[in-house]
Amino acid sequence: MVHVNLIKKWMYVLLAFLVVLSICLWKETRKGYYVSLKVESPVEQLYIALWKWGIPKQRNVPHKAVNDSSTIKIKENTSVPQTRSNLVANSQKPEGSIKVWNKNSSSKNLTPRLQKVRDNYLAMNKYHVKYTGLKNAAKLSPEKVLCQLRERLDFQMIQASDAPFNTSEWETYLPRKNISMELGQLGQCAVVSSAGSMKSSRLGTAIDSHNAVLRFNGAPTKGFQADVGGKTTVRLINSQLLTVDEQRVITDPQYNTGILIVWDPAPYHADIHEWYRKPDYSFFNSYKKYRDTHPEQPFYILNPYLQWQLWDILQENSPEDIQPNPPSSGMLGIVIMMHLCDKVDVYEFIPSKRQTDICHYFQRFFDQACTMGAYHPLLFEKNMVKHLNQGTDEDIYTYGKVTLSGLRNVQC
Ligand code: NCC
Repeated sequence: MVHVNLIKKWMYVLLAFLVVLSICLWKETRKGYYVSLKVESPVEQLYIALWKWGIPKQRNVPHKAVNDSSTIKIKENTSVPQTRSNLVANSQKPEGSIKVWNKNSSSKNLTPRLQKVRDNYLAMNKYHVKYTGLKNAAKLSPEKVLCQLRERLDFQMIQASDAPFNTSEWETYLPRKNISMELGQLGQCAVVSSAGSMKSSRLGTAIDSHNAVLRFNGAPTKGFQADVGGKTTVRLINSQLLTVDEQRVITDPQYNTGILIVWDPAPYHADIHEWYRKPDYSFFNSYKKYRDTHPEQPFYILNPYLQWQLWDILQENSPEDIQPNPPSSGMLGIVIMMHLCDKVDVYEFIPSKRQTDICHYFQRFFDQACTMGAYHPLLFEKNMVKHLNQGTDEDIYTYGKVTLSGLRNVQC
C-alpha cells in the first residue's frame, strides 16, 4: 500500500513538472520576439540550469534575432557558440562573439519580396537620381565616414530669408530662432526608433536620462513610458503624416511637446524653388494651419538638401545600388542629433535580441519592411550606423543601443 502511494506521489510530481514545462514552452512560442531584458525566459533559465549541470555540452540559447529564417541573418561571427553568460555578462569575451546586425548586410539577404520591392524602386527612380560618385571603392574607416557627414551635410532648416519663402506671409510662419539657438548645445542625446522591439524593453528611464530625446512621426509616449520614456525634445515627422493625418496632428497634444521638424521628399538635388512648386506631399497649408493653432511651438521645415546629401554618402559607402529614395526619418533624425549633440544613443534602430516583425511598438501590425526597408534604403542606413557604433555589441544585443559621436567633436 505504502509502495503504491509513493508511486502515485511520484506520478503527481512528474505530471506537475510536465505541465510547468509545457506552459513554459507554450509561453515561449506565444510571446514572439518579446524577451524581457532583466529576466531570462523560463526556457532560457531551464537551459542555463541544464548547462550549469553540464548538459548539453554544446548549447544554443534561443536567439530569435538571428534564427528567424524569415529575417536577414544578422550574424557578425557565427563561429562562437552562444551562451547566456557571454551574451549578458559584460565579460572579457572578444567583440563579435555576440550575434548582432552585420554591417556588411547585402540586399541578397532580404526576403524575395523585399528584394523585388527594391528592384522596382531602382527601376522606377521616382526622384530622378543621377548618381555618378563612388560606390564603396575602398571601405572607409568610421572616422572617414564621420568626416563625410560633418563636411558634406547641410543641417539647415528653411528660413524666412530663403527664396521662395522670403515673403511677408511666410515670415509670420517660420520660426525666427534657428534650431541650434533654440536647443542650445546639447550633451547626451537619445534617438528612439519606433520599432516593435522597443516593446518590453524597459528602456524608459535610460532614455529619459538623456539631455534631449528625439522621436518620430506618431510614436506615442503615453502608456509606453516604461519602455520608451516620457521626454520628447524633438519630434521629426514626415510630410505624409502632416497631410494625411492633418487633424490628428493638430489636435493630439503629443505633437505639441518639444520642437517639431517636418521633412518632405524632394527630387534628387533639386533646388528649393523646384521642390516648393512640387513637394512630394502638399504639406505647406497643413504646416500653416498647425502654426496658426500652436504659434508658440517651434516648428521647422527641414531644408531638402540634407536628404540627398545624406543619400549620396549612404550610396558611396555601399557596394551595391541602394533604393533611389530619400533616407528614412530615422536616419535623418540620427544625423540631425549628431549635429546638435556631443553624443547620441540610438535605440532599436539596430535591432536587439527583441527583434520582431511587428512594425511599431504601439501597434500590432506585422511587416518586415519596417525594419529592413522597402521604400527607404533602411538596410544600408543600418549598415552605416553599425559601422559608426562606438559602443559594444553587448549594448546592441541587450538594449538595441548604438552610441555615435556628435559631429562637432569629430576631427577631420
Ligand atoms: O514607421 P516610421 O517611419 O514612422 O518609423 C520611424 C523610424 O523608426 C525606424 N524604424 C521603425 C520601425 C522599425 N521596425 N524599424 C525601424 O528601424 C526607421 O528608421 C523609421 O524611419 C518614416 O521614416 O517616416 C516612416 O514613416 C512611416 C509613416 O509614414 C509614419 O509612421 C506616419 O504614419 C512609413 N510607413 C508608411 O508609409 C506605411 C515608413 O515607411 C517610414
